[in-house]
Amino acid sequence: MSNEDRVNGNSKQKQLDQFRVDDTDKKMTTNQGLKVSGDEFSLKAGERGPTLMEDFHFREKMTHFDHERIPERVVHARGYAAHGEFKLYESMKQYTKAKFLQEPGVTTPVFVRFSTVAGSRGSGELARDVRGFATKFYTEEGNYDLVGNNMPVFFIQDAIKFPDLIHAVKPEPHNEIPQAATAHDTFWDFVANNQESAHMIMWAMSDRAIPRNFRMMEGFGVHTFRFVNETGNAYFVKFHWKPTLGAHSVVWDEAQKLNGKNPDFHRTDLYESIENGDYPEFELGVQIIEEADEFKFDFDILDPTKLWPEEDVPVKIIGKMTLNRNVDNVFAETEQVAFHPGNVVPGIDFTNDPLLQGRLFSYTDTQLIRLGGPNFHELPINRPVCPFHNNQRDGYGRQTINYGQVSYHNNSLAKNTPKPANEQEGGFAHYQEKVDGNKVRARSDSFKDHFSQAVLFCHSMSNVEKEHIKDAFSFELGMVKSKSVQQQVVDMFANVNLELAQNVAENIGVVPPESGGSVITKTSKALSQENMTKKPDTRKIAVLLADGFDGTFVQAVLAALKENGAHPVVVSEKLGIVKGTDNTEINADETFLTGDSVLFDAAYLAGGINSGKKFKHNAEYFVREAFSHFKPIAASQEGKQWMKEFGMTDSPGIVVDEDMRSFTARFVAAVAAHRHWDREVDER
Ligand code: HDE
Repeated sequence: MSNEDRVNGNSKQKQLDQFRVDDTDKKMTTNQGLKVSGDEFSLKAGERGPTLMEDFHFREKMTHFDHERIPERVVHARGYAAHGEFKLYESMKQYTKAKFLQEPGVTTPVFVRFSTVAGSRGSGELARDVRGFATKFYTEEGNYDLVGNNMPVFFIQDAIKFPDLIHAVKPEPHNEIPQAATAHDTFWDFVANNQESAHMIMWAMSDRAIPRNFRMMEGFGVHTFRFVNETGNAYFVKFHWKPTLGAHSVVWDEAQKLNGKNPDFHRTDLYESIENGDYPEFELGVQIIEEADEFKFDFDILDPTKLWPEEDVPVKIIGKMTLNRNVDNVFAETEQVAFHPGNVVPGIDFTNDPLLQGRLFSYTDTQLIRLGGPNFHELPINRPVCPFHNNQRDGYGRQTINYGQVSYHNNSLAKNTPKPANEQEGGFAHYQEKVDGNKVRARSDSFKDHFSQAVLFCHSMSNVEKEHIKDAFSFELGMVKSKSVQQQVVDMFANVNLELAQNVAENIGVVPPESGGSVITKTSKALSQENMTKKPDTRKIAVLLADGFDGTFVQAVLAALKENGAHPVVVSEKLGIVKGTDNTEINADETFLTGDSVLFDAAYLAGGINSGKKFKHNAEYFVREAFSHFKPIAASQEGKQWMKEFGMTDSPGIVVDEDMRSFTARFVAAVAAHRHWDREVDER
């Protein structure tokens, strides 16, 4: 689909087109439209004299520059976004009257921003952190924002604790260290003293906190929302995004190196995938609970530190989102987009989840400072695709020119318009839930079990995932300086898994707890990434080539990889042509300097009869690192000999067959498997 087709079929893109500006081949002007005659020298009193106040072009250019920055988001500052569409598979009429969920096949324009939470705008993207997954649906009934994360639960149960959580996780105030990291005293002190965080911490210490890319992670609305149908019946609902490529992660050593080799690794991946036509896809799923079943669970369904196990409440897949267009300008779109969980449409409503209730205040409030006033809804990226009318007026940066003398309600001069719409006319009517209670500052008793689902999560992990959790705790707490905090955390997690707590305690030199653990044995398959879809598609394969490679063989391997949707990238000593036998010439895309092993999903070591010592040395470093990160490695010709020398031929995920057919088939299967955990490596 060309850009033009996409724009024509997409109401949001049509709207944005009115604001897109192409400056190419144009004369330079001031912001007043005056053509500028010189842009390199300020106006001076004599060639060597002082600059004149009169130089309006200089003043305008410099003033604009001086005001270019706006405050970064207080959380989720580092993010990247793309446009796309959501297409409904199945009508949700039975549960909700939301128009965009009625007719199968109907598409709705979307804008999605992915983010890390703790780091500032320029921080590395491979931090151990939660990822934001915020979607704006531009529906014909107004904007609906599903502002979620890549983990289904949260650290706290009540919004009033959010400033405390964020103060604890951000760099410590006395020295502003560390950036984009939870591995420090204040964060873990918060955890130990706010034990409702236990379940979320298990997620944050798991592989989910270091995703391979934004395209291979799940998304969750986290809170329990409400669906309301045409007849006024309501259902509790949780939202899920399921990536069609499955959810996959990198390993911690790789994540740390990636932050140096390419701190933009995740945005580069998203940008390039969309440019290459590998459009990221996520299916939308809903879990639904009948109102009558509200109290049938062994947890409170309004508690945001609890998930609904998918085996108990199945996820119904109802549509697919495809991200198919990069932004044209990151500031105008990605930075200025303003999400708000309170942006809902008729048919979608809130529950009394105390975390959600507080969010309903915070998001508009934060935009007022971040985007400088109350008219941020008029910024092109934030405008709904349907008209909007009310009596709100004025304020910084107002763009709408509202006609007439009337800007109040009720009125007679404008026939009492704009007029509220009744429900039949599409007016939003808050769900009339009956509430009755005393005003109290309290936590419901039903929110007081902090450990059962942390145990469920822990039990549901594969052995490797459990090891990674143990290592993550040991790293994070190893960075904590306070022995007391370390001890408190270890004692706290004895409630989740005694062995885990004891191992970590030993690793960090505190007293291993003697008792703890849980009698809960329940597991949920859906929680382990090991059980997810695995495909070779869009995987980036480094092909290590030197002059004299086997032309026919290598060409066939490259063709097979491409046929299976993978992307081979040739890495050699120099950029330019690498010459093989049979007159084969292949262009090297990267050198060993620019194409480090951590940037790839797999390696194919071909070498060539003319490989020099240096090539062999670089290739060895490359494959050893890929090996230690459990990546698939294939080798042929010289490469195969070297793999023998390196002692790496007899491990899972290593492919060195002679026969071409089985070689490529095995390699593609090894790539699809993502990582080969049953390999004996000294994992750092
Ligand atoms: Fe947010 N959150 N949050 N949050 N959040 C913001 O809004 C807040 C929470 C999430 O790409 C801020 O526009 C409070 C849960 C995402 O622009 C701010 C509480 C979930 C994004 C804010 C939470 C999220 C934000 C900062 C506890 C997952 C990035 C900038 C009650 C369901 C959106 C902004 C984007 C951003 C407040 C908890 C997701 C300050 C008070 C739970 C994805 O308003």
